[in-house]
Amino acid sequence: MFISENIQAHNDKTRATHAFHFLHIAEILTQKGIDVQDVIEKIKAFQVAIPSWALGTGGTRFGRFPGGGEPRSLEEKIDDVGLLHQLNRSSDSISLHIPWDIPKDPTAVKSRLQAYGLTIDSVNSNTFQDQSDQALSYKFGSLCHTDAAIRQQAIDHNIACIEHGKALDSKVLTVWLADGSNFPGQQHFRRAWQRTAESLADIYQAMPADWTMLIEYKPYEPHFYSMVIPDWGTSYALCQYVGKNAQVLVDLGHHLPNTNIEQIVARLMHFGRLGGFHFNGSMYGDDDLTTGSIKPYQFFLIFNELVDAMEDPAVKNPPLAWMIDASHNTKDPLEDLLQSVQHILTTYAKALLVDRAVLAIAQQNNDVLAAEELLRDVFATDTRALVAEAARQAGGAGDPIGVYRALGIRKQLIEKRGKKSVATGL
Ligand SMILES: [Mn+2]
Repeated sequence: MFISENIQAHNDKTRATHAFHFLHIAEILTQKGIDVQDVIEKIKAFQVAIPSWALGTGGTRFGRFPGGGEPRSLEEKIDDVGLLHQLNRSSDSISLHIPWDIPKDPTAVKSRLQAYGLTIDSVNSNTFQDQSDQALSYKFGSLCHTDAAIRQQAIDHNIACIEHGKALDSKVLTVWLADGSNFPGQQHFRRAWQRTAESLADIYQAMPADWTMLIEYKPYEPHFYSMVIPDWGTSYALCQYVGKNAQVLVDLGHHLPNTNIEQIVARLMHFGRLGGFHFNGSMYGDDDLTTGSIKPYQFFLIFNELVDAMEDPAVKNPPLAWMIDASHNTKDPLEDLLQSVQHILTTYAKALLVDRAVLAIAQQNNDVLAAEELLRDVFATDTRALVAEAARQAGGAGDPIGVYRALGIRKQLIEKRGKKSVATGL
């Protein structure tokens, strides 16, 4: 679906209101000595990958309530991300899940991506469930398993993911392991770590030199006594074990309540080991809620640390792979993705407004109140018009969800794909 004419028509209709809001914030920032167009260029350049599994309605172990019109194939998933990118100009890549998204005809997939100006972000392996054609079971683990044959099967699957990724010009393999234990005594912690490290090293050896391996951590679920990779320290140790192209992946939802995530990202960037970031929101755990919906101030503080490190030439951290990783039950998935990207961009924009020289002086002088108030003042700044201006300048919609609704896109998708279509993999 190509909708750029409709987007321009909608932008024209709302031009005066947008100009009023934008000129207001631009004037305030200019008075503070901020180069507004420079901020807008940075917002335009910020791109967040869309995972293929967020395009359908997520479920819980109790049920799933799809709204219809879900993408039935990899091709239709690309169509959906193409639609999002036309609307916000900030979703220029798609993250694949193997085996849910195995490309049958890579050449055709690549030309479809090209038509929308999209690329493939990362390929994500899946050893957290058994596939119907699989010889051995992952019930008691994959890369950490006590049985060498099962570890080898999981290693081979990850290498197959790399091959699928190569065919589509991806350069990132993301590994999230569901391995762990449910009861004390079930698993030998040190041996399980060592087997995992050796399995990851085998996969790393099969990876091209210009690829990155992202190692994600999670404190609990699906296992509830121990996870083999529960925290950033374990991920970091595994990265050091396998090689320099292995990086830690931080997923916002993969922390216990009240964890200081902003300090974790600062630490990892200081070590040059933060490779990727997954956006979502949570109240209790890995709730898969919309980014920024529950703790917007913490989200800003995290972005503040990310931007601080990205703008510091002394920090030798590679560019980050940004991705939304959320899939829930109650919203139209495409509307939720548009909303997530808007939250991400408005918060990123706030972090760009922090006067780091003034903050550094307050920190140096131990002026606690001045440092805190500087951050609170920026957090209270309404950056929505900056993000709308960036999208408009890039050819997208100033109000992506408004356009999506005005065009009745979900209704069109239901008419085309049916009320009961289910996204592959869900
Ligand atoms: Mn994740």
